[in-house]
Amino acid sequence: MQKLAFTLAFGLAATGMAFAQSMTELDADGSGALSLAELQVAYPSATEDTFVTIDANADGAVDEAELTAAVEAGTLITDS
Ligand SMILES: [Ca+2]
Repeated sequence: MQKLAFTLAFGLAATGMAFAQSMTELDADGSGALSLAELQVAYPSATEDTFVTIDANADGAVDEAELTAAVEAGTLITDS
């Protein structure tokens, strides 16, 4: 049981690290949020409809909180 808890905690930590890196890498113009084009680099299947759904505050950009929520909700799926 203890081993399972450790494995889960380690897995979550690793996912978080990879995610933080990808947000910075995807933000090509350094705006701190992602445009649809930037989002499609990581999620090629994302459409304008997907983008509007993810952009919870409708400011035309997907920030880190919105991206995290979309990934957790399963809205964004990597093709690879
Ligand atoms: Ca937004």
